[in-house]
Amino acid sequence: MDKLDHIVEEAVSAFAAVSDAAQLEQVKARYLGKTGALTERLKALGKLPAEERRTAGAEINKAKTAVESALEARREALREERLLAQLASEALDVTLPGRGTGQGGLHPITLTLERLESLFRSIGFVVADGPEIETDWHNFTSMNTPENHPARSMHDTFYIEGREDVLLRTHTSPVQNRAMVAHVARHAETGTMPDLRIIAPGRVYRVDSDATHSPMFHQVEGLWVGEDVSFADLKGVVADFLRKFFESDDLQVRFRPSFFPFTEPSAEIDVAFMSGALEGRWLEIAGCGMVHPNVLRMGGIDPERYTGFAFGMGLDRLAMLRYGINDLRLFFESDLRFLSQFR
Ligand code: 2U9
Repeated sequence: MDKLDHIVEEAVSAFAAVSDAAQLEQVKARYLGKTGALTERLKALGKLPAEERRTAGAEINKAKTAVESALEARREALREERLLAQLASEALDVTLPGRGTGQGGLHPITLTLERLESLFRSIGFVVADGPEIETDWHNFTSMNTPENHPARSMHDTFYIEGREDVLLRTHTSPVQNRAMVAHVARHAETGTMPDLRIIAPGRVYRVDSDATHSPMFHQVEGLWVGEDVSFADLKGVVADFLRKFFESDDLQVRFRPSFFPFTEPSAEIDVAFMSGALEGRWLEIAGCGMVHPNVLRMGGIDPERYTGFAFGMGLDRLAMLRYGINDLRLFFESDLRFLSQFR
């Protein structure tokens, strides 16, 4: 029965040579399948003389059992290999350092706004806001802007399509009108009105786009209305704010006569730094004035009893001066090389 031993040996090494379960089942057929070597032997038993049949049958079955257990052992080994390979391929190296979440930061205009809000809050101002899509009444009429004023034209102002009375606000003044009306209503019963002190920061829109103008920019307006509010108060509040904002006690501030429909008298505000790259140069930074009597009236306030001052400035310009930025467009390009400098 050397031949049977040989078949077993051959089967064992054939099983060892396969590398996956499907191949193994194919190789198995060569020995144990319908026409496999051992199956053929069992079938041939009938042709043997009766006296040889018993021993030959036992030998073949022994060989068959040996092949079957070799097969099962190889099946188990392949399952194990497969599992190990899968574990290896899905392995997580828990000791690897994390990717990190990358720390974000605030935009320089936001930082500038927060600084400005905190300075004005410290002297009793309240931050007010309102819609960016406005009626032309709130944006222009309530601000004493004549019907034929060039700012009202489509060349300067974005109108909502198909509407001539709805627009993107060109300044935050409409917030001021809404705040006056609300303030008056809040104190209507008392017969007297406490001072109204607000700043109105936010996005504003104008048809304008180049290196120093963006169709959307940021503005802050301030308003103080009360019984004895004077131009002297305006000068004090604005000059103090600018010196605090730029952290410069020797900052020069000057008021130059000007004109706006919503203030009378009106002035432009210039500053000059006493050190640094811009030393000694006058820079226009804001506009201001005493609130026009018509504007107070349209806010429901009696101009015979109350006066007020107002000012307006570009937040983007304040941020550029504070941080030494020379191109307005950098604020709106989302370039992380620029933005990450303000973290
Ligand atoms: C009320 C009454 C008056 C706000 C004012 C200016 C002058 C001004 C510009 C500065 C640079 C706009 O961003 S900018 O282009 N603003 O010059 N703004 S007085 O006057 C008001 C506001 C509200 C009730």
